[in-house]
Amino acid sequence: MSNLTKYQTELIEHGMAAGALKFGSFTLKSGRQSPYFFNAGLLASGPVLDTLCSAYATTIAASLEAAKSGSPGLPEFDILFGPAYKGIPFAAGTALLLHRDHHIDVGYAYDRKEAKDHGEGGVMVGAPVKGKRVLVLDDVATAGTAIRGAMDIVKQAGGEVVGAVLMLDRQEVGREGKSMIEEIEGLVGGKGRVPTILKMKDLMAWLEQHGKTGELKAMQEYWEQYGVKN
Ligand code: OMP
Repeated sequence: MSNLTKYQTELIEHGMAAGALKFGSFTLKSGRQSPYFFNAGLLASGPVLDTLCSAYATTIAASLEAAKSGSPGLPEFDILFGPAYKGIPFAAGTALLLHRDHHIDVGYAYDRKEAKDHGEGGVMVGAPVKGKRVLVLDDVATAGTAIRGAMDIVKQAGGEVVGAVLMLDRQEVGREGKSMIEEIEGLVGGKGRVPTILKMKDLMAWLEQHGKTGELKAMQEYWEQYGVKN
C-alpha cells in the first residue's frame, strides 16, 4: 500500500467531511456499479478549495520539473482549461496558486455550457486558447469519456492539448480496453502527461490505515473487476 502525502490525506479527509467522498453503491456514467463515488462539486469552501488547488498546483509543478530532468512528465503549457461547471473554480484557483507558490504563470479558460444547448458548439471564456498549448484540468476520470469531451472542446477552439491533470484517477479500464490513463496519455503525447493527485489505491491505503475493512473489501472486489495496475 502507498504512503500518502500530507495533501493527499487532507484531500481525502476534506472529501469525507464535505460528504463528497461516499462509500455505498453507485451507478457510474459508464454503467459500472461502484462501491464509492467522489463528487468534486461538494468541495466547495475556502479551506477545501485551498487544499484541492494547492494539490493540483503541486502536482503540476512536480510533473513539469520531472520532465525537465528527463523523466516522464508534463511539457510547458500556456493555458489551464477547466471544463464547466466544476472545473471553473478549480482551474482559476490552481492558476492563482501556480503563480503565487510556484512562480509558474499561465492563463486559464473554461467553456460556457449554455451555448451548447442551442447547438452553437462550445464557447470559450477566459484566456484565448487558439494556437496555445493547453493543460486540461479535470476532477474524476473512470472510463475517460468526460476528459475526452473536455479535450475536444479545446481542440475545436484551436488549442493544442499537451496534457491533463486529474484530481482522482480511479485506475480503471478505459474505453479501448487498456488502462484509462494510458489511453488518455496516448491522446496527449505520451507517458507522464496525465499526472493525478489521487489514485484509487491511495483511497484504499487510507481505508486500510483507518481500519475500514468493510469498505476496503468492497473496493478490492471492484478493483478485481475494473481496476488496472499502473
Ligand atoms: P468517465 O467519463 O467514465 O471517465 O467518468 C468520469 C465522470 O463521471 C466525472 O466527470 C463525473 O461526472 C462522474 N463521476 C464522478 O464524479 N465521481 C466518481 O467517483 C465517478 C464518476 C463516474 O460516473 O464514473
